[in-house]
Amino acid sequence: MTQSASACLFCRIVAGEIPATVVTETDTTLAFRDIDPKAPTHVLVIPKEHHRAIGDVDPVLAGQILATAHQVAKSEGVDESGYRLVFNTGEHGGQTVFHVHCHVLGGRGLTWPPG
Ligand code: D5M
Repeated sequence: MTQSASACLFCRIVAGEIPATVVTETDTTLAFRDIDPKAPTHVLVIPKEHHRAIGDVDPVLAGQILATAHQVAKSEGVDESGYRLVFNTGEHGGQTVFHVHCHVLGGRGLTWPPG
C-alpha cells in the first residue's frame, strides 16, 4: 500500500465522502457504476478495505469480490448473454486507481484482444 486510505478515491467512496451510484454491497465489498462506462453494464466491485492490487488481497476476500461481481452480472441481466471481469493491475495492466477493483463489463459483444 503506497497511498493512505484518506487520499484514496475509492476509500473515499466507501466512506461516503464522494458520491457513487451503488449497485449492491456486502459486509466486505461495494459495487458501483463506473464514471466512464465502456459498455452498457460497467460496474466496479471493490473491497471496502484498502488494498492496492489483486495480488495484495487474501484468497477469502478475493472470492468475495468475485462472488459480488457474479451477483452484479446476474442483477444487471448479463449473466446469460455473457460478460467480462477485468482486474487491471499495475502500469502495464492499465491500472489508474490503486485500490483494487474488478470491472464487470457486459451488455454488448466485447472484442478480444484488449488494447
Ligand atoms: O480503472 C479505474 C476506473 O475507475 C476507470 O474505469 C474510471 C473509474 N472511476 C474513476 N473515478 C471514479 C468515480 N469517482 N466513480 C466511479 N468510477 C470512477 P483502472 O482499471 O484503474 O484503469
